[in-house]
Amino acid sequence: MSRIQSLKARQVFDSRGYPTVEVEVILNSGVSGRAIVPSGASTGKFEALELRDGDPASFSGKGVTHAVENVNHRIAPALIDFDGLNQAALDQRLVELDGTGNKSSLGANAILGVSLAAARAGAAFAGLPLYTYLGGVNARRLPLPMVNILSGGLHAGGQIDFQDFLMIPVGAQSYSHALQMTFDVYHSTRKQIQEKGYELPGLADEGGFGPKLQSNLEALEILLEAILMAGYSPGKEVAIGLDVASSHFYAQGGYKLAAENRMLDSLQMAEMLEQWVSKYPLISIEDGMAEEDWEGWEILSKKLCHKVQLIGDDLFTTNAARLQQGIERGIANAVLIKVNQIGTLTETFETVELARRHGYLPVISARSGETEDAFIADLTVATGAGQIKIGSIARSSRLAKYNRLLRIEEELGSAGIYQGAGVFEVLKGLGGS
Ligand code: 2PG
Ligand code: MG
Repeated sequence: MSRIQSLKARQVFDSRGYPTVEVEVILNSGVSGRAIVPSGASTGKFEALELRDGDPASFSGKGVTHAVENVNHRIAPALIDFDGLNQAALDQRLVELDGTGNKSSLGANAILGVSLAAARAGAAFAGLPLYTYLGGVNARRLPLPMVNILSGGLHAGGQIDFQDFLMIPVGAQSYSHALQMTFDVYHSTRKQIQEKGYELPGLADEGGFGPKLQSNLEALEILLEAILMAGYSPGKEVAIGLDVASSHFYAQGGYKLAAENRMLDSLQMAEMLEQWVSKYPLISIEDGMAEEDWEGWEILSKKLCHKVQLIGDDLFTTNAARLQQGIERGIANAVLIKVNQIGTLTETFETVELARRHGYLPVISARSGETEDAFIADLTVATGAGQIKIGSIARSSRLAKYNRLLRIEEELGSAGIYQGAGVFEVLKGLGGS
């Protein structure tokens, strides 16, 4: 009854207006599950391959009809009659069917769509909420959100180099309280920007503000002022996080800050971030160094690992083998988890597990190209990751996840656990410790 009866993919659209893959899995019992695959802009070099048609005459090459066909004609025949509840075996079958190291034969977008849709069908078959189906009866931890407020880099037309200036509502008493604090800071940031006389272009890819500022530091200062203006104590109630996304302005061994017209080497970059940490309530830095600058990562980690959360995104690409290398070299202390970087749900769980075993914090993350699919909200509760990064509190593709978590919070009621900034306790010297 839980065997796969049919499997179908179609091309739909994401929040940037680009095509993406949707998959529907129907089990013999008649229950079904559906999932839509997200897509990044500041993608890491070592991510699993997102298969695009590449035909300039159609969707500017961004079509995904080949990935859709791969689901319908190559994956479906191999999975009909497969037990939809056996997620690990199903994912393994997908990996074998693809047969490449980076899922370039079928496309990670084809594979992931099937993997996630099968999980949803399994949850429907079991009659359980997705987070319980995936995480078991003890999956009841709600995350501390880190919320994009100001955007730059590839998500906001390159106005400034750094990609995300995020608020972390460390003083929140609950997940819904964290969102209320977010509301206050988000709207006071808008006021700050306008008061300074900057024009507000449309929202950036993740719903944050992307004005053309003089420097990266100015974005940090505006966020700090917005926190104060909203009536919060910086650091105590609302802290700051950065996603530098530095791989995208790293070239010839240096970091090119175009907005400021200067070039930094790895040591200078690390020193600048160290100085910011000492001056600002900055408690989390993602991709402070580029994906291939492992020496730079070592310098940064030595300086800041005991002080702040250092997240590897492009660096690890949710890939257990890359994370293992990082662990061995003592690099970073947290890992960004994006399902489409690796391509199956089971491999995603493996990376989260590996992180846990070595005291690295997992942070579940959306992509800059998203949809109404809220899978990662359930995944966050299922893994008990304790942190989520979805983007800002604007745009329905973001809110699908924030609002799903509000519903989960309500559903769990007093059984829900909100650790908030307590999640940082394992990183000695930070947050609640
Ligand atoms: C990131 C993500 C999400 P993208 O860099 O962390 O913010 O961006 O999906 O473009 O890689
Ligand atoms: Mg990132």
